[in-house]
Amino acid sequence: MAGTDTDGTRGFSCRLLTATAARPGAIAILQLDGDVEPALRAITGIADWPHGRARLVRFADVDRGLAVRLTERVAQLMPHGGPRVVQRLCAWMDRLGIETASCDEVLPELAFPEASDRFEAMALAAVARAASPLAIDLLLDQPRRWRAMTAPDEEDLARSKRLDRLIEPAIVVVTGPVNVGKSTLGNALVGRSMSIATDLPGSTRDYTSGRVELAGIVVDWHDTPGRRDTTDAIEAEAARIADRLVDSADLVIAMTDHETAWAALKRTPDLRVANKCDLAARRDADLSISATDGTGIPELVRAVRDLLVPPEDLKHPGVWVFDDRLT
Ligand SMILES: Nc1nc2c(ncn2[C@@H]2O[C@H](COP(=O)(O)OP(=O)(O)O)[C@@H](O)[C@H]2O)c(=O)[nH]1
Ligand SMILES: [Mg+2]
Repeated sequence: MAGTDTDGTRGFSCRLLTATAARPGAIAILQLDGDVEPALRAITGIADWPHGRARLVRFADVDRGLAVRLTERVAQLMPHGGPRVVQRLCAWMDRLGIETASCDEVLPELAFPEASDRFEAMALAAVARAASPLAIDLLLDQPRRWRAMTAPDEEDLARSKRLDRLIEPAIVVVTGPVNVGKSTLGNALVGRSMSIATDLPGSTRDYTSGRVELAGIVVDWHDTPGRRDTTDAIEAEAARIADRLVDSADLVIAMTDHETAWAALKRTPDLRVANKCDLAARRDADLSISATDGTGIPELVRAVRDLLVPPEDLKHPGVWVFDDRLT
C-alpha cells in the first residue's frame, strides 16, 4: 500500500541518494542508507531482504528494476535511467517519508560504500556528476594516481582547471555581426531549433543556449544576437547581456561571412570562423565552414574541444584535482 509501510507507520529513518548523474542513462542507481529494510519492504512489497542478493522487483507503480541490500544499512535500487522515471520514483519515496539527500551533503565513503577507499569514493561521486564521456576513464584512473601522490604542484592545478570542464560543461559563446549564420550553426550543432535563424536582423534577442557534445566533451553552446546600431531599448539591453556573457565565457568564437567585416570585440576571440564558405572563401580566419552544408563543422568541433581540454591534458599521467576535498 503506497504511503504506508507494513507496520502501518509513515516515515523511515533512512535517506535516499541519487548515485548516478541527473541525465538519461540505461539505468539509474538510487541508494538508500539508514534503516533500509522497512523502506525496501514498502517500496517493493517484498518482506525479507538478505544481504547481497539482487532481485528483479517492482518499484511501486513507477517502474521495474533491480534492488539489492548491500549491507545492514545500505541498499541500492536500479530502475531505468530516464530522468522522468527517477523523478517519479524519488517523488513517490518522498511521499513515503524517505528524504532525498544530495551527494555533496554526505561523505563520499558513505555515498559509495562499494569504494575501497576515499579516493575511489570521490572518483565515483565525480563520475556521477561528470557531463562529458571523456571524463569517465580519466576519473576511474585517479584513485591509483592519488594513492601514489603527496601533493599536487602548480602545473597539476592548472591542468585540473581545464579538466574540470569535463565535469561541469564549459561556456562557449559565438559572437559576430547579424546574419552571418551564428544561429544556423548553433542549431546544426544542438540539433533542434535553439535560436531562430532567419534573414531578419535582430531575431536572436538576448542569447540562447543548448547543451551539446563536441566529440566527447559536453559544452553549453551560447548563441548571441548580432551587434548593430539600434534605438530599440530591449535590443540594446540584450547586447549588454551578450557582452557580459562573452566576458565570462571559457571560449569565444568570433564569426563572420565572406562579405561582412569582423565585429569589434573587447576580448580576443579564441577562434575566428568564416561561415558561408559555400558562397565564397575568406582567408583571414582560423577555420572556414558552411553551417548550411556542414563543410568544416567536424574540424570546428575538434578545434573547440582541443582548446577547452587539450589532448596533452587528457594523456598526462599526473593527478587531477577533481574534488575540492583533495587539496
Ligand atoms: N549559403 C549559406 N547561407 C547560410 C549559411 N549559414 C547561414 N546562412 C543563412 O544566413 C541567414 C542568416 O543566418 P542566421 O543563422 O540567422 O544568422 P545570425 O544572425 O548570425 O544568427 C539565414 O538565411 C541562413 O539560412 C551558410 O553556411 N551558407
Ligand atoms: Mg541569430
